[in-house]
Amino acid sequence: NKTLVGSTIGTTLDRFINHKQADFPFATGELSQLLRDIALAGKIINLEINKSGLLDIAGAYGAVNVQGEEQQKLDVIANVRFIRALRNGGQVCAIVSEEDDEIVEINADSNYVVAMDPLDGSSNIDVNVSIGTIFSIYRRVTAPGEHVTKEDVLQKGDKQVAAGYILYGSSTMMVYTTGHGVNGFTLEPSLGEFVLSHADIQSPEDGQIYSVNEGAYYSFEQGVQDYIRYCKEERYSARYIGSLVSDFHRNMFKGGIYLYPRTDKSPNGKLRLVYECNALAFIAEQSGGMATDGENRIMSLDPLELHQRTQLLIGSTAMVKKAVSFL
Ligand code: AHM
Ligand code: MG
Repeated sequence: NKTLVGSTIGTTLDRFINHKQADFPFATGELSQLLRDIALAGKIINLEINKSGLLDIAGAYGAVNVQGEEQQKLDVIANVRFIRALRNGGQVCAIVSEEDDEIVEINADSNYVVAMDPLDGSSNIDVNVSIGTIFSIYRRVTAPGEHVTKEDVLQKGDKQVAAGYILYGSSTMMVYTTGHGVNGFTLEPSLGEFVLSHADIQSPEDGQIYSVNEGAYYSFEQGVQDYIRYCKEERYSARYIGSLVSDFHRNMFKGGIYLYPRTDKSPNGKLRLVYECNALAFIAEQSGGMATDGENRIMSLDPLELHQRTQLLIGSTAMVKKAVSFL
């Protein structure tokens, strides 16, 4: 049985993608190739992260990297590596990145747009705490060869053809969806291969974990404060790493809610719709959870700007609904 062969635990990501591709005999294979390119970029970034604790030591010896440049910060390195991998891979016409103010145009003739946060969780990067890469893939609206426009990159989350994240944690994982469920792959470090470790991920309908930066409690609106008090009354567990990918990933498996509400400092919320929230919203919905800005589904929002911010409430459906009822 073909389905079983390609989707068995332990199957490599490449084989899994090839197998899925076989379900679409008329597809060109470009999206499959793009997913492989993203996985490759993830492996390269994983290497950089693994040696990051040594950077200062290398610096103490006056070491510079192979290009002869001074060592740069990891999020900048990740951005450069990602753009390079997607340029060489050839499937992407434009990239929207947290690290670049403007659209980065790469292969004019290609059909896909990628929105990404190459390394999210910046406050955790230098202190050996889990961080993540987030990506969304869209089909371009303009014809290949034309200039990429805002119309190509400012599409609703509902238009994503695939999305996912790479989590650099106690092990490194790639989790993605193409709209047919969610699958998780763990990097086998000695082989350098992602292998299927979490097939068809289903998130619990309800949970008992809430994840929010409670230090900002007094700048949350009343409804949010009331919901947080409710979580305490219910004796829920508070868990907050401060890395969106890690907090989301834990809650998806254990059942929980992640909130980043509006604050005095961030009146529209902190997180970015185009390259942080939409991808995780797609994963959440595909695994049985939900994601909202408090009023509307995240994926139904019309982005107006590349770096637009939004409130985010995401996770187990019953918990998100409960939170919204307090707003
Ligand atoms: P970043 O893109 O600058 O890394 O910010 C995003 C991060 C999320 O990963 C995390 O959930 C959140 O910011 C934490 O923010 P705060 O420190 O305000 O709680
Ligand atoms: Mg970020």
